[in-house]
Amino acid sequence: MKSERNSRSGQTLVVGMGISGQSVCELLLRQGVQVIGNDIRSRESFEGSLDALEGKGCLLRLGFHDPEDFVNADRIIVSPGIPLDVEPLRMARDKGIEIIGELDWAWRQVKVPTVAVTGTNGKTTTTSLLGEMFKAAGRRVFVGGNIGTPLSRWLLEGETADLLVLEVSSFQLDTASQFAPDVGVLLNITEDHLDRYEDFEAYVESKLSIFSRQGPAQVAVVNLDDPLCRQRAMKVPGRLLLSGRNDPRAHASIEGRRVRVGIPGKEPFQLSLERCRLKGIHNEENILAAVLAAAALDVSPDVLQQVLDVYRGLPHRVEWVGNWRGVDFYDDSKGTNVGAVVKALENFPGRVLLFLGGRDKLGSYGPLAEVLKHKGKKAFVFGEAAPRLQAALESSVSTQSYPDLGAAFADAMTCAEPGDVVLLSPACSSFDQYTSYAQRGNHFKSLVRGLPEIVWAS
Ligand code: UMA
Repeated sequence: MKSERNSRSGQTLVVGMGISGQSVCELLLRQGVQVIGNDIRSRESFEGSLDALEGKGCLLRLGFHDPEDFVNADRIIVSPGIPLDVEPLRMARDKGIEIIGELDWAWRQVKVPTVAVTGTNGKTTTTSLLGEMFKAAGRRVFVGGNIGTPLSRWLLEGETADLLVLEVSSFQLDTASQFAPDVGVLLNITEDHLDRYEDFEAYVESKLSIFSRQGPAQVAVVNLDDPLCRQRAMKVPGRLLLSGRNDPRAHASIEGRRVRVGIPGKEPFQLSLERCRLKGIHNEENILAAVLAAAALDVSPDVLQQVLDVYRGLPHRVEWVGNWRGVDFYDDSKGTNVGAVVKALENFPGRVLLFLGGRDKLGSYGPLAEVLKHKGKKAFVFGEAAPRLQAALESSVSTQSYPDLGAAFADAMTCAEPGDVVLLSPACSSFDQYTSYAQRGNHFKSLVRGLPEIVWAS
């Protein structure tokens, strides 16, 4: 056993064999580095998907985190989903072994400018909109990170780009010690992932760290409409550009259906939102941040207008699904925290039949209870979080628990009336009953599609 352990020293340990970890392993192998790939899941659960990696020389250690692997590694590269307080990582940290996140490790190998977007909500829409803006301006862009394709996967594929547009999660920021985007965007900070952080303050600090390594020539785009951003992100080392729908201090604001932009050192300009299909206050905030970030990197007003006129938005984000007998259905399965659901509800005057539940992130449902007093007709709660949701909401709105979304939906259809809004915006992650928010959203859409006489979104 001892000699086997010794033979493992001098290697890079990659923890987590999801899409991030597998990409890192493959890239390291290609670079001639000896790699151990480790995951808490059993070999069987990967159903052969790691065989190719093993064939290329990756030593797999599956089923548990062996502290020996951690304390004997030269360095450890962790996937975003690995909690940083697991005991073997703590032991490695105590021994002074470098622990790097996948994003930071990959980013160190890239030499092109980077735009990075973080925030509790809206980051996928903003990242994707920014990607479209830069593409329309003729730039070769990689759009990825937390949005889907890890940066290490892109490196592996050998594509080239003039610019990286990355959605960055707090988990990725927690494990970064060099990452410093040329333009960083912070959209908002509300409670999320409290199952992973010691407290809300730790999560706030994580989000703010997107700006902490920027130099004075790099740009920090901050959304003044978010109270926490306004209070906590006004002192940054980089050049501050402020968005704010009605804020006189903002470099990008909204007047009627027009966006007004005035960036110091650049010609002021206006854009029309008349044809824009991104609706709602939360989307106005996303648009302002994207416009500032793109304009800071010289995308012209004409190009910005073109993109705003045609951009359709992303599925599962307050997506109108259809109308059935005068009832509108919206899929907001990506609304996986309380802040997102509160924002989603702002889009409707009231009479909302709200479907929520799933895996509890253990934050407070208080703000949601408050909004539901005015906006909610009934809350249909399901999944693991149902008991806590029921307890938190029932004094504000009529609330009923169900084992799953299907049961809740069937019951809701017996009481929905013309003029009501049926909204799936779960405030929880999907992992108790689904593999992803997308699978949950698609299940909801299939239930809606199954209604007789449904007028389906094109
Ligand atoms: N694992 C362990 N030990 C643990 C915990 C997990 O070994 O203690 C293993 C799991 O068994 C699994 C692997 O780690 O096999 C999964 O790693 P991962 O969760 O990092 O998954 P990836 O497939 O690499 O996906 C990650 C991001 N996942 C998370 O942040 C949880 C994806 O974001 C991201 O799209 C992808 O990298 C590409 O960059 C998802 C997400 O939910 C969408 N993000 C959160 C959010 O948006 O709120 C932050």
